[in-house]
Amino acid sequence: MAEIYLVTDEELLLGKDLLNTVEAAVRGGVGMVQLREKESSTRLFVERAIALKQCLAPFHVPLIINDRVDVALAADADGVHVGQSDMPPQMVRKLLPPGKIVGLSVESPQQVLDAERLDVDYIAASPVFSTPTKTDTRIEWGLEGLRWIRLHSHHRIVAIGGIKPGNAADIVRAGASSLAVVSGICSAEDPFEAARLYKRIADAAGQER
Ligand code: TZP
Ligand code: MG
Repeated sequence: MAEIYLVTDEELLLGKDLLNTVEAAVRGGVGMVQLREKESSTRLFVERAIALKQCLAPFHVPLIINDRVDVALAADADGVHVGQSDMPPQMVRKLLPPGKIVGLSVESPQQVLDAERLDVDYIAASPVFSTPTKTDTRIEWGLEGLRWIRLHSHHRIVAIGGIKPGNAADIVRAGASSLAVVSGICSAEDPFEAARLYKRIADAAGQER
């Protein structure tokens, strides 16, 4: 079963409330949430993380914190996602209590191969398609790239970047276990319906595999 992984972006909420949006998306079928704060103060980041953790607990949906181990520890979040220029994932693993989730972005074939010896719970193919949501990216994996990762990595693959209902099925068929979506859900008028649509498409494509 392919999973929908919501990554938050305060600006892309277009004025909607963060907690309401996340809760609607979870009710629609989102199975994992990452709190990604690029602008906010540490104080606000921690407050949001704690509030989100409370919001997600009844649904048993894990909360991942982007970049910040300290914020994850403070909020007793379920894991941390790091990129290639953040704290190395093996250090994140050491600092977090046992059983927490560690995710790592991969932006080149060499990084995929290097990740083979790392104790991470997933690698994120970043970006699968280029996207205005994040422009400081190195490559575009595309479906060919995803298939290459599937062949060369034993890790779960999260695909992120430019994922829309129209390409979601192909991304699952190419080997993604999880579809990470920012604007497609955060900016949707109805995040519940948007999440439901992604989930339905991902599940149907996952069953074909
Ligand atoms: N990392 C790689 S692409 C991306 C991140 C955080 C943004 C994806 O956003 P969208 O709106 O789903 O294309
Ligand atoms: Mg980062």
